[in-house]
Amino acid sequence: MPENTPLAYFLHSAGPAARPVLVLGWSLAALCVGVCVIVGILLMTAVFHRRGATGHRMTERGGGRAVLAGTVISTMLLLAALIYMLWVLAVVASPSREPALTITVTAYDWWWKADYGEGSPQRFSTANEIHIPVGEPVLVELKSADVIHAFWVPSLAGKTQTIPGQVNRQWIEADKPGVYRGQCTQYCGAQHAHMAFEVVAQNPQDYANWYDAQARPATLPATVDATRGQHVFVERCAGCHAVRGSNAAGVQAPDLTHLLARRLIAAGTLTNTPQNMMEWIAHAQEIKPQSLMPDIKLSPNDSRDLAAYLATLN
Ligand code: HEC
Ligand SMILES: [Cu+2]
Repeated sequence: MPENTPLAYFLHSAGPAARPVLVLGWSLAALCVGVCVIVGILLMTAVFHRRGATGHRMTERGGGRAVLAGTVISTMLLLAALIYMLWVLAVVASPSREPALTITVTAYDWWWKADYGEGSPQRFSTANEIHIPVGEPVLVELKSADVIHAFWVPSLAGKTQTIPGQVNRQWIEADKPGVYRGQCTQYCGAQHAHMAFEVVAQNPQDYANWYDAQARPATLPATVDATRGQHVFVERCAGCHAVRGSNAAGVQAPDLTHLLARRLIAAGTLTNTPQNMMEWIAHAQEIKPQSLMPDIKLSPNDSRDLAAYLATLN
């Protein structure tokens, strides 16, 4: 099964922070199934044994011994499971070496902002698509802009809540290049289910190229349509959205500087095609009801110009 299908993505582990948790999960499932089967067999034995017997009751002593054996075995199994769980918690608590890279991820109703290079001139912000280099532990600092959300990339690590006013930390590491789906796992309102993201693990060179491209400001619009579209954008969109290198500097919505570089838009809701983009702008409230982006009515001309401008945000 391909790793990225919805059915498979939580059944695979792709990094050292996730693997011990996956093995733990399967082990506990196997233990529970085993206990159920054994109890079932004992129960059946008891039921049929009674039927065959001619009115004898189990002796007091035999009953006591069975209770004792059951108690001792259950206690030992539960204790072993507890020790194993605590051991796994300790193993995944911190990476084998200090993470060289820190990404700040802020959860919003209902999307994710990822900030890179904080405190450096190379800093930039992107949304719903988090790139990391393979084979490197990456520290993720988790914040929330509004309510409690939870950051979860099942193939890479366990879940961690994002709590307003607090910074939570989590580390992720991918063994090989790939796209690993993530999802908010703390109910946070109407569009909680449409609050997905992707972690894209790349070879160090590809990652460096991506980083350099993201750190650049947007290219200036070169055609008449695109230039007019930029005016439309500044007037209608810049209150919420930013495009670095332009006058648009809104902070409460995804940074759109390199919008075209993303595979999906609206937190995993739509694939990023020019058609879906215009559909989203006109009907955000139909596609993602109650999302914090309103439906935006544009004249056909403005719409065409805006599309030409958005097509330059590569
Ligand atoms: C009132 C604030 C607001 C205005 C005005 C606004 N947006 Fe948005 N926009 C948002 C929010 C919030 C989101 C994130 C929605 C979500 O995914 O839940 C968003 C998402 C988007 C996305 C998807 C980005 C991504 O990477 O997922 C695009 C594209 C977009 N807006 C384009 C526009 C354009 C173009 C305009 C102007 C015509 C505009 N928006 C006006 C708030 C706004
Ligand atoms: Cu959420």
